[in-house]
Amino acid sequence: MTERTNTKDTTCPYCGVGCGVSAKVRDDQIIAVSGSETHPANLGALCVKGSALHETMGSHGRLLHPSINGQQTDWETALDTVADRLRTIRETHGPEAIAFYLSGQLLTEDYYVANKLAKGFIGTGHVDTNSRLCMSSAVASYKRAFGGDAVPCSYEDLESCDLLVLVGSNAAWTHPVLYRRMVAAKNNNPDMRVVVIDPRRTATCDIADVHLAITPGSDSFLFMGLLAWLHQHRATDLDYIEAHTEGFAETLAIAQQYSMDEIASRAGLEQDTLTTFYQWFADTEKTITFYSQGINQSSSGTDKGNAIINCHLATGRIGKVGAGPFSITGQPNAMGGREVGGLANQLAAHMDYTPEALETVAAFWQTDNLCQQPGLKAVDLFDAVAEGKIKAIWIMGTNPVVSLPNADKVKAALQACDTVIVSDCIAETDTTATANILLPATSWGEKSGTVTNSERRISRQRSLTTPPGEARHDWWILTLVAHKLGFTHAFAYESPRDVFVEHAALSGFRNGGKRAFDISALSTLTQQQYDDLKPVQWPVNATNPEGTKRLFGDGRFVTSSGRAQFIPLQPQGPRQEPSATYPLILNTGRIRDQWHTMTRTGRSQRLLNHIDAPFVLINPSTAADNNLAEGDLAEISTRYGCIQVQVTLDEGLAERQIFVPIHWNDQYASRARVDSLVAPLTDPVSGQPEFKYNPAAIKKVETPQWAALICAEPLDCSDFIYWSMAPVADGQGYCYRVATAENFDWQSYLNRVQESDGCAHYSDPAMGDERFICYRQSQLTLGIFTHRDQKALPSPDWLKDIINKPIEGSPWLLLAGRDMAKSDKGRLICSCFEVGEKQIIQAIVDGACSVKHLGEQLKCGTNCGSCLPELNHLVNQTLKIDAA
Ligand SMILES: Nc1nc2c(c(=O)[nH]1)N[C@H]1C(S)=C(S)[C@@H](COP(=O)(O)OP(=O)(O)OC[C@H]3O[C@@H](n4cnc5c(=O)[nH]c(N)nc54)[C@H](O)[C@@H]3O)O[C@H]1N2
Ligand SMILES: Nc1nc2c(c(=O)[nH]1)N[C@H]1C(S)=C(S)[C@@H](COP(=O)(O)OP(=O)(O)OC[C@H]3O[C@@H](n4cnc5c(=O)[nH]c(N)nc54)[C@H](O)[C@@H]3O)O[C@H]1N2
Ligand code: SF4
Ligand SMILES: [Mo]
Repeated sequence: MTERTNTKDTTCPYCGVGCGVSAKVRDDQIIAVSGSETHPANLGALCVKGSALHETMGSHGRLLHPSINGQQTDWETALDTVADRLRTIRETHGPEAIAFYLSGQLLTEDYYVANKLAKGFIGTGHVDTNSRLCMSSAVASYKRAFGGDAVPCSYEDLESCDLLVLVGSNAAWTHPVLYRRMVAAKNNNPDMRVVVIDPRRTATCDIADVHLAITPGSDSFLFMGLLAWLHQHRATDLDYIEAHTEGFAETLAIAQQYSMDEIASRAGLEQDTLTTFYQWFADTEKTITFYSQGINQSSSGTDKGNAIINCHLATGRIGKVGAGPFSITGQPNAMGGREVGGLANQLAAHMDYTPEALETVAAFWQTDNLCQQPGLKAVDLFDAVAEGKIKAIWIMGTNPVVSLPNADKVKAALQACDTVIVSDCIAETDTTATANILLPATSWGEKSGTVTNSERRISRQRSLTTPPGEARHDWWILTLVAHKLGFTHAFAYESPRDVFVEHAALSGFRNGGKRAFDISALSTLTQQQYDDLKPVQWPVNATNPEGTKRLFGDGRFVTSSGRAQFIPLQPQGPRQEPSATYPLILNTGRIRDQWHTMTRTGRSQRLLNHIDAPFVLINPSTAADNNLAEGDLAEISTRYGCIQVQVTLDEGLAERQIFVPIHWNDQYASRARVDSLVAPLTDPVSGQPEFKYNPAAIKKVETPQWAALICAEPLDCSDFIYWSMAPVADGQGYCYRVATAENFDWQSYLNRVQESDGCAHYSDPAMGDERFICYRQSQLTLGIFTHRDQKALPSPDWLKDIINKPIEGSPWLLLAGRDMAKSDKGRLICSCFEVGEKQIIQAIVDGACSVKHLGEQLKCGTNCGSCLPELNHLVNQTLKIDAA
């Protein structure tokens, strides 16, 4: 290590596991990352996304300067313009004509300042966040049951439980480091059982003793059935119920209305399977129910959360070692946003809009402008933009044109709105394209502040490198706008620490044990103490100065009666039914190596090599019914819109169910924004959309010709039927897969898009096989390879390899596809060691009969372990085929 290298601890900006990261910095660049050994969330481990963090840095593609209506400007002008517009709109139309749409990717300090400015001083309640799409049902159900939005469990409980029920969670791909901890716990404890409840067979099922492939949307039937069954089999804890809860009798009465037959049929399960699960739950004191978007993203997600919590209350399994209802958060700081009050129905610091809270917050902030009632939730908020009621919206750290339901309407609403302010780190996103005022924000590695993970643990993200261009911190941008609006006294912040200590003080202000969120012990941190802050779980107050592992273990809750509430809910199915026109059920979610709208993970070539194009997963028999084969281009439509993606056959899906990932958007593919298909139907309590269940139709799109293109600059794709793009590392090029009409005139396309020194051409019209290699100063500028059969196209690996090398000798060697087959490893399975599917299958065929052997031979799976479920699957599949 040279003197110029230093190592700093920070926190991963991706999922809610909140892993500690040790980053090695040299010459103002992050050159390597590893898991920090001392962070309690990950103890040295990182998943594949975390381990590729340093590959997503670099200034290419970053938003570097402020701009107004497409014209670059300086910060002074940009901030004056923002302040002027907000002031004028507030004076002319009232504060409620202004909205903020925030994000669980912001740091707590950014979030706090945005919330305070909007609700406290501009005086608008229309402040919502992408956490509405993510955690709002979980929040609402915790609040209904416990009186506060407080996750009772710790990660350690996942290791000390004897029954782990994973509901609507694909943790192997979405919370990979926690999943590795679950796997290790299961290996260490032969008595531990794992049940996975998911309509799909996912990578997470790799550790399942039982997989309940339930009918989509039927979870509350399953858990209400469980409640009745537990009571019938004397497995409820009547003393606990009596001493610490309310509402059991009414809740049980509803649950008892359903027979086991009816529950089994609603859930689409065999009675035997159902009873096995119920019996295990009854028998196992140390049970954790770990749930995620398969529960939350539903038109009755709040009830589903409470159906789960009801079963834990009935058995007294809350806040105990190895027991509790554990909602896992998605985003790095979804929890921090919940703490500051980023959701439109919250005010601040776990206070809602009660008269007492309004008075408390107004007194603390010393403001007369505090808005007096909750604002609109995300879906309604964007409807109000569409209707022109909201005249200015400031979007920060989220990409709603991709991630909100009915996304085409969201796009049109923003295009029609005159004052769309977007703060982002990336220049070109589907949302920045609609902005009138663009503000360049600093990104992970540059910014400094805190985030809170799924187990209530607050960790520091630290600044490691200098921001590129004129990028500025979000809290700084907000603070300056507050000053320009005349609120200087209330926004006298000079650093994130100043913001944090105020936030900590508010959490303790007039609290007296009424609110679970209390970090008042951190309100006196000096700059040095804040910089050195070790990860700590809230509450952190006078009673628990070192933080708190579990909540509610003493049976006392933060409801007005101090008792937990059973919720007597009536189980509901999804809001829409399949029909003759839309006979399939569209499910949506995540893949292993991409994060949300790809603005960061899409920059790492290694991460895109796992899956490089948008797709639909479909059961082979449903595919055959629709005349679809592997790789075909399919159009998927709903009442709201349509997309086109390629078919991947997957027996893990039941018939008539399809799954499309959420990540691809207009920057990476022609028409793959899946939220343009999703209905804007929401949960009546939480406002969270039903992302996981939409009736849809699928049909084949004819693709007479396919082509693979590699080029140094982005291409004009307007003439193609379909395209998807995967960037080459460090912005060095772009790799496209496209479909075109029959006899597409590539020569005139080339004439239009390329200026080059020369172009070599080969053509075999019978096969639709045409190839062009264009170059400038011995450097490839554009390569085109077409074929009728897309399987005959060169692999992305090979293409990405040739863009960076000078054309040695003659371009004819490239035209002939020299070494094309040799470098095709197939789809990348192990992203850490870049081991492909074809290499792995070959090794298994050659005798590597276990994941351990594969690791010894190819190293795959021996670093972060994110690919272990897929390796296991490949071993099982290949050996099965071999044996047959
Ligand atoms: N790689 C990666 N990891 C991520 C993210 C990412 O973008 N990429 N995002 C992070 C964020 S913000 C979030 S919110 C989390 C989400 O983490 P998860 O919730 O684990 O991820 P999803 O893929 O959205 O959905 C989980 C599962 O719900 C299932 N499901 C669908 N319908 C139902 C149903 O009716 N009942 C049940 N029981 N299950 C159902 C789906 O089939 C899917 O497998 O992931 C976080 N981690
Ligand atoms: N169909 C369907 N839709 C879904 C879901 C689903 O499962 N199915 N899941 C939903 C869920 S759970 C979530 S969380 C959302 C996620 O959806 P989004 O929040 O829209 O996705 P991201 O890509 O995380 O958007 C973050 C944006 O903020 C920028 N950014 C990153 N860091 C910073 C920063 O520090 N400051 C600023 N100013 N900008 C920053 C990034 O460049 C990016 O443009 O999608 C939701 N939509
Ligand atoms: S599990 Fe992976 S993505 Fe999530 S915080 Fe840890 S390293 Fe980051
Ligand atoms: Mo999320």
